[in-house]
Amino acid sequence: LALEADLKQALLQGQFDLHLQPQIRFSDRRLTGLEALLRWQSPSRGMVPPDEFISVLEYAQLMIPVGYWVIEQSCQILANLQQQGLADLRLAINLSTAQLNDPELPAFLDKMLKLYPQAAGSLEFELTESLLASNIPDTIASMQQLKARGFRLAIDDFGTGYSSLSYLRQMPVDIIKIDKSFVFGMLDNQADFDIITSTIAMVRKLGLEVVAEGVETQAQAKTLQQHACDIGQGYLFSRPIPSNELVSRIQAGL
Ligand code: G
Ligand code: G
Ligand code: MN
Ligand code: NA
Repeated sequence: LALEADLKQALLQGQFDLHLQPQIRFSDRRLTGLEALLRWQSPSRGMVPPDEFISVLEYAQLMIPVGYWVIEQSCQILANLQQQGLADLRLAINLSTAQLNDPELPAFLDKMLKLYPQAAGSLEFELTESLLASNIPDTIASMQQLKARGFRLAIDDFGTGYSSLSYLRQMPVDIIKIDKSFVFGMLDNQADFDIITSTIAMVRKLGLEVVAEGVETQAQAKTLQQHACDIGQGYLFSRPIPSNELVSRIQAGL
C-alpha cells in the first residue's frame, strides 16, 4: 500500500525515466533499434527495478497512465534522435494486458502521431505471450488497431508462455523476441541450442524478424549470427542507457 501511494506520486513528480537498450543487427553489427525500459528513481527507495513495481502499477490501475507517459517520452526520444541525424532507429515499447485492452489507446496514439508524425514508422510494441493467452479475437482486434497505424508488433519472451505456435499463425506480428533464458544456456545445453536454432529457422521461414535477448558473450553472438538470427540485444552490446546519455553514447559508438 505504501508502495502504491509512492507510485502515484512518482508519476506526478517526474520520478520515472526510460532507459534504452540497444538492438544490434548481426549482418552489419550496427545499431538498428532500442527497447524502452521503465525505471523508477524513488527518493526514499532508490532505483526500483520494474519487476518490483509493474505488477503494482497494474493492480493500482496506474499502468495505463504511466504507459501513456512511456509512449509520449518514447516519441520525444525519437524526435530528439531525428534532430541529431539518427532518423532510422526503431524504438520498442512494452505493452501490458491492460494497456493493449485500453479502449482509449488508439485515440491516444492518434494524438501522439499528430504531435510526433515521424514516430509512425519507428515505433514497435512488445506483447508477452501471457497477454495473448486470453480472448484471442479481442486481442487480434486490438493488435490490428496498432498495425493500422503503422506500428510493428513483437512477441516478447517467446518460448516461455503457452501455445506460442498458434500466435504465429493467427496474429499480425512482425517480430519474435526469443527469451533470454534460452540464450543463456545455448552453448552449454543441447536442448537450448536446438530450441534456439530451430526457432530462428521457423520464424524466418514465416517471414518474420527474429531477435535474441540476453546476448552476453561473443560466442553466443557468433553462433546466433551463424544461424541467421536477425538482431541481438544484451549486455554484450550494451546495458540499458539512461535517456539523457543516449545521444552521446550512440555518437561514441556505444
Ligand atoms: O528492465 P528489465 O530490466 O528489468 O525489465 C523487466 C520487465 O519489465 C521487462 O521485461 C518488461 O516486460 C517490463 N517493463 C519494462 N518497462 C516497461 C514499460 O514501460 N511498460 C510495461 N508494461 N512493462 C515494462
Ligand atoms: O521486456 P523484457 O522482459 O524482455 O525486458 C528485458 C529484460 O532483460 C530487462 O530487464 C533487461 O534489463 C534485461 N536484460 C537485457 N539484456 C540482458 C542481458 O544480456 N543479460 C541479462 N541477465 N538481462 C538482460
Ligand atoms: Mn521487452
Ligand atoms: Na523479454
